[in-house]
Amino acid sequence: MSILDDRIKEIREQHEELLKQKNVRIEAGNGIFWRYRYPVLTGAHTPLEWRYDFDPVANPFFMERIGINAAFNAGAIKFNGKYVLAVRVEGNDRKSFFAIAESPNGIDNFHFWDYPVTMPETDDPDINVYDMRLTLHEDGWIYGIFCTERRDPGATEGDLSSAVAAAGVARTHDLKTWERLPDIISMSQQRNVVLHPEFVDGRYALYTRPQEGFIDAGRGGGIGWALVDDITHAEIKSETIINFRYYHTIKEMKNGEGPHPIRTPHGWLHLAHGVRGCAAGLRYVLYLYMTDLKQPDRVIAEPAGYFMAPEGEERTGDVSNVLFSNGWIADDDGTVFIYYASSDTRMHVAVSSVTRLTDYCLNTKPDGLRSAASVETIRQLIKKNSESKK
Ligand code: BGC
Ligand code: BMA
Repeated sequence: MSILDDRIKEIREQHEELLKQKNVRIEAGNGIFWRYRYPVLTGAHTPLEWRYDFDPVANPFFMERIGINAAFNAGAIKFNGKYVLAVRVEGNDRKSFFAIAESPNGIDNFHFWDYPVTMPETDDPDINVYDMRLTLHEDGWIYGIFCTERRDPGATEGDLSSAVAAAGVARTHDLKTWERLPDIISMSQQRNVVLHPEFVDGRYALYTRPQEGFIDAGRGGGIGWALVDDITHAEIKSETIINFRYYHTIKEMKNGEGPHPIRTPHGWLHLAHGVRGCAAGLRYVLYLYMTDLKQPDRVIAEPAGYFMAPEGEERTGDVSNVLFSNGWIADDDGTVFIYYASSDTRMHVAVSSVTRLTDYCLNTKPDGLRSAASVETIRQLIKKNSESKK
């Protein structure tokens, strides 16, 4: 065997070992959810055929020809009995694209399909696409709504950062062939747009996130709700904010819907992200809230503070101090697989159940918005515990 063959063999073995690594639940947790020790996907999980040219003449050193920087912010769906993620894969060139990965059990053994998704462009080509939410809608299609970003046409010549974010829409039956529909027309910038799985009054319902600027919510912001008649030419004509931002909370700067909500006997269960600014930059955490079953735009519960925040290695990455989630899967037995990314770098899973998550939402006190109110909540619990000991 040549030195080249040895190198190929070594790299293949390492890759296979990474892909088949068993995941381990971290005990004992907080009883609300369980984290797992290993990320479920990273850039290193992408197939070697995406990165190496295996032709010994063209690539005599068996060097990586295409670098993959990260795998994060995945949409999720149960598909043909498999746990399937539509991953935001980012190359060393900073371009994101989507790629499907599947696992037989939801916690490990994720494998990317052979090719990344070829997402058709519109007449105005996307410069970057990311954060796709998957929704199997009652109309029978699987929709992917994602952020499409383009340079701000109004930016000055020297300004190469200003961008415009809009919601791109595509649909599929097999997650392989995607039909691109027109981007959603909106008065403001939109990221984090999510399609509700059911018709509401016969119309398609969207969770939106109107923003005045690309980064700043301005007077906009909050999670909005909009009904549209035709998803093939979707236009947000009016939107009402259903989940607000508040001063000195985990979401004072921005918030956005995660994946589409899960229907439970007690209401729709929502996963969202909240952002605050600090000296270290933006801090992204995850929170839960619930809305009424018949009126998905009416909030009925929202526990104080965050549900999950970055811990340990999750804290560092390309954009540190970030947890972001746009995918979860609720199994028929009530198990919930929460797919979350840390620091724009890697994907993880946390596992809970519909009953635990609704218990958490319905029995955790809302944010009192003042230190004194938080102390009062703690005092009440101590008092209750001391009385029950008597
Ligand atoms: C990045 C996103 C980020 C957004 C706002 C985009 O250019 O690709 O990851 O959320 O900027 O900071
Ligand atoms: C955003 C999101 C994510 C990202 C986060 C942190 O606004 O849309 O793509 O994870 O910023 O960079």
